[in-house]
Amino acid sequence: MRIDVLSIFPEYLEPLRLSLIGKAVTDGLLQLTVTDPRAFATDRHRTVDDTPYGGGAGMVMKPEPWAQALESVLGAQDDAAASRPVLVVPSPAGEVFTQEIAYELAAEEHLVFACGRYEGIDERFLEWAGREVRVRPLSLGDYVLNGGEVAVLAMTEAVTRLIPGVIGNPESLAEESHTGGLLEYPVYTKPAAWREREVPETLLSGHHGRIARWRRVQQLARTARRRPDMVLALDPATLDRADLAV
Ligand code: 6GU
Repeated sequence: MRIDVLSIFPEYLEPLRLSLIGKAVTDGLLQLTVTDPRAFATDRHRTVDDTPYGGGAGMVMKPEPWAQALESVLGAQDDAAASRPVLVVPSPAGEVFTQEIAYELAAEEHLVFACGRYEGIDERFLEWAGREVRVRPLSLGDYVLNGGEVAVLAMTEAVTRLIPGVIGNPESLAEESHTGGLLEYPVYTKPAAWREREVPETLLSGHHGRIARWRRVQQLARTARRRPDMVLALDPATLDRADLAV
């Protein structure tokens, strides 16, 4: 997979060089670039933003430096047969990014992230970009960040860990929260007693059937408590009779 990030604060994306994502780059599973649209600004002050037409607070990113930055990463489009890249536009006004969307993006060959700052990027840039790429405005959730960079760190981590070979043990992907529609069960390790607290005895029983049942009950109870919206969205066909008793 190839990921290009467009940002006027490229230092913000340094953490992408660390840890598992950094290793995916070193291992050749991921090609990653960060491009600063300011490099394509032509005036003496390298201006990338301006005041909004119609008035209002804040600044809007000018379309031209962003268009040139995008063109620079699209370059000579490798091959006509390849599917068009996806341009992810992090924005609190986007569709909410979910594990399902992470899986969709992980199946792509080429992602470009355009991190607007301030009030966003001139809408004409997005309309124009739609001719070359599939534009996908995505939000991390219902709160406001100063810009898309932190969202790109989160989305890139969620997506790249799904690329085959990036995670050592693919089984860890199967069990985690948000894949089966329920949150994960609580986990414990040694010692069996710690500061007057015991590990639930079922987990010490060695009885695989009982352990699986206990974990399932914990998942249902925890999800009902923390995320009632997820319980309502469950497919009833995935629930067995023992589940319904919880
Ligand atoms: Cl993707 N961007 C910004 N600026 N704020 C956000 C967000 C994204 N997701 C939630 N809040």
